[in-house]
Amino acid sequence: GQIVHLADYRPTDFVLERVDLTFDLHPTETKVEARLIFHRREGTDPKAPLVLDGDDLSLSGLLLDQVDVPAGQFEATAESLTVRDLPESTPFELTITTIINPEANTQLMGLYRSGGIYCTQCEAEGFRRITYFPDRPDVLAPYTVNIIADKAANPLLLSNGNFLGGAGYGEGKHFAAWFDPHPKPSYLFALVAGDLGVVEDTFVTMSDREVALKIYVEHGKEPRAAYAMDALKRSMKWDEERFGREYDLDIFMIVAVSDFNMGAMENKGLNVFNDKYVLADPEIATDADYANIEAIIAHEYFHNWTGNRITCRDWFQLCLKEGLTVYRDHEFSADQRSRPVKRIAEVRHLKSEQFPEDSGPLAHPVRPTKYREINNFYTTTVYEKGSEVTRMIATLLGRDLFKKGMDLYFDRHDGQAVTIEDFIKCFEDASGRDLTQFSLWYHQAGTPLVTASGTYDAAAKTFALSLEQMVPATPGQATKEPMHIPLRTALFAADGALLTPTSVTDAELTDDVLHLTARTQTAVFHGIPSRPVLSLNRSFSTPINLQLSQSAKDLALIARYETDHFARWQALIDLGLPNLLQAARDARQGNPITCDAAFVDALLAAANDESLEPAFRAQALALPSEADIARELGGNNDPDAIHAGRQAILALVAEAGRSVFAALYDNMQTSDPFSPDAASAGRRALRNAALTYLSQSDNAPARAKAAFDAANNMTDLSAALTILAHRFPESAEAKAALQGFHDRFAENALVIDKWLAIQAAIPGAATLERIQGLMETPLFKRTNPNRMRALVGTFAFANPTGFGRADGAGYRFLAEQILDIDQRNPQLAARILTSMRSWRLLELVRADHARSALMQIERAGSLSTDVRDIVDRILK
Ligand code: BAL
Ligand code: ZN
Repeated sequence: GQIVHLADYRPTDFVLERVDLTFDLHPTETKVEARLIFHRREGTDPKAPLVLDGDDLSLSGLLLDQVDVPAGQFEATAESLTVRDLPESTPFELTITTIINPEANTQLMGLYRSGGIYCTQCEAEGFRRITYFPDRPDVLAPYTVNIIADKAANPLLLSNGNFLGGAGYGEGKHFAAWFDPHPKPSYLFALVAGDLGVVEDTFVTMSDREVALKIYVEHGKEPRAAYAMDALKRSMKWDEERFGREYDLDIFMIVAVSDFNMGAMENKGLNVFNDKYVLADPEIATDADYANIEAIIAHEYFHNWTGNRITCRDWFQLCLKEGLTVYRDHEFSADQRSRPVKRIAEVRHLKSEQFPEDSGPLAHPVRPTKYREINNFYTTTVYEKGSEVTRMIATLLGRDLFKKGMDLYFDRHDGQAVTIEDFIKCFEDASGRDLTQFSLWYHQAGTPLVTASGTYDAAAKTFALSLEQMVPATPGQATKEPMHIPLRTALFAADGALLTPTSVTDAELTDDVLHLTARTQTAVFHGIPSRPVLSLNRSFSTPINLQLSQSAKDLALIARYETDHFARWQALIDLGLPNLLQAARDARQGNPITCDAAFVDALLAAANDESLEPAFRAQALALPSEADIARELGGNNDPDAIHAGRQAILALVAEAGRSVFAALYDNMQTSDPFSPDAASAGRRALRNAALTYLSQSDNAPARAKAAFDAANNMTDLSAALTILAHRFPESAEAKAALQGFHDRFAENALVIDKWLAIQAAIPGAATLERIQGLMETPLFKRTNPNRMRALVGTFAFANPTGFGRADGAGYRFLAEQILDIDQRNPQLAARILTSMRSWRLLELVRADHARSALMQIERAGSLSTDVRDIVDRILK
């Protein structure tokens, strides 16, 4: 693995005009013939050879304009094909033949088999495992694809674009031809062949074109694709209404497969999905699954414009398509569901996944400048922080100018492969605003820390807000420039009324957006009649850590009166967090654990407030996670003490709120039949939050068992099972429930993943042995990424006391697993290994165990570039 630098970017010497691929499919010997028409780019060296990328390939034929290329004119290795003495000015056709083995492809990159289905994954660099090719995103061409396969085993032959035709091919074979007129990079190529069931529908676009919609799933599972189809149609409609984007082919297809490294993939006209994000019905899917399906269906569909029509010039620009498309799917879900509840969920996710990345050894800018393995840059920083940066552009410009900038982007760059600079320029041109300083969000890694304090001057009726920003050092970036930080801000009177200043000096304020641009800055709000209560960073308008000391009374006022419901939730968290931090310290010291009444009162008031949506109230009741507490503690962390402290706070809240929770549990029933809509999901979330608290004060599992027995949907069933397994793991009731769940769903791998994940997250040192046992069950398949993530991934990412047990056995177990997975699927191994990114925050004994485990990986003989890259950076 060489390090690739953004600064070394240059265009190719040859322009690819068109691509014509023929696949003769065979499980172990698939013949791929690629006919590529090139011409030399004007102004480049007329003698330069053509160098194509390969990965694990061997060449079995090479023609230039239909004539064999003599041995001296080319050189082929597994990693590249070089052809010399090519025409100086006329186009030429190269015909490349390779034989590949889909069955042996365990990396799940390129062409592989999943459950008897041929499928492909080409992003980022999988196409070069199919044929030699200029496998980079700035090489765009129209593709024709011919697929030949055994007809009985593969009645279905799919590729990108529109269907041209098909026919028999003799010897039990048949063929199909597809043409995609939209020039695309190779990473968006897809092929699927096999025998699948289909759900069909149509969508009429805004200019009255009818598009055929098809979702392909395993035979018999068609009814479970209905929700995905509904989400697809809503996505298509929304993109027309909100962004003016219309679909551009006659057909849009989604295929669900069981073995997939990512969530899904936006191949032009032929999305391939991890079946986890397609299949749903009330019996097998939780409300969270429904929400994820809706979001991911939308995300991949939205890529058709942000990613496919306009793509990335190089992989450093990955956030150009990912950050923007995540922003688009967030907005879609906010419009389909509850905007504040969606925002709370996004911020929880950002803080629990991206903040640790940004403050640890894997920190990198949203637009990085170098990489060793591009697969390791599909990160929460590129995706989620990239989305936050896009959101900030919308906040800075306002809705209309943001729309104008997006329209300009679509107009100006349709059909191109572009950069972040091109993207930003559109918003500068549309608004007249200089975004130079703002662009630092793309270039400087690290979560900015903003320290704020306010002073009220009663005589002058002014409120002075002093702000200071500091961007921490990150790998390769020791010093940082001050950033442009848009802080949505409001002031409230003691009775909860909004206070509107007559003017603001020493800082720009547009609507409620206060612009912090200097390292230190004091904004003065004039015409403030009484001491105000400050609400800062409303809606989480900027992804920062905020240090602002506020009294419990002020926070309680925000929790009660803020019109921005995100800010209400944040105030409740800010009230609760100091209690959780102190509880962790007290648990470590063996001191008694207490909890402020102001916090408990505010929490129960929110839980009980019928003017608030149930989904919001459920979010309020979900205390910060153990990982959140560890991050806030900041170092020398003992996971057992954090767990014990948090449990004690939960018990205190449960005790104080017993009657509130009992009433909620009775009142938040949902009606039959089951509906996955956001309002019903919110009621279930609140009811299950109440059940969780009630079970804290229960000293026997009877209530959770009754809930398990009564559940008529997967949300309630898995919530009850989680309580039984986590709170009463040794009880006969928990054992029976786990066994019953297993027996009932043994045929359904996606539900078995839930069963595995619930057990992997059982707190405490004993869980490691349980996991080792589960790995031996026939339902666990080491080769399947979903199974591996459910069991090993959940353990490492979401079980601080089990994974982080004091003797280090959890870390050693992970090291063994990583080395084993790496032999088959480097991408998956590297991803799971990132669970170690915060090891330096552990107390010394555990940190030492973690380091040894990492060194065990580092010393291994044959690591993939993927794992090598992560382990080196984590240890540095
Ligand atoms: N492009 C990889 C999958 C996704 O982000 O949609
Ligand atoms: Zn994406």
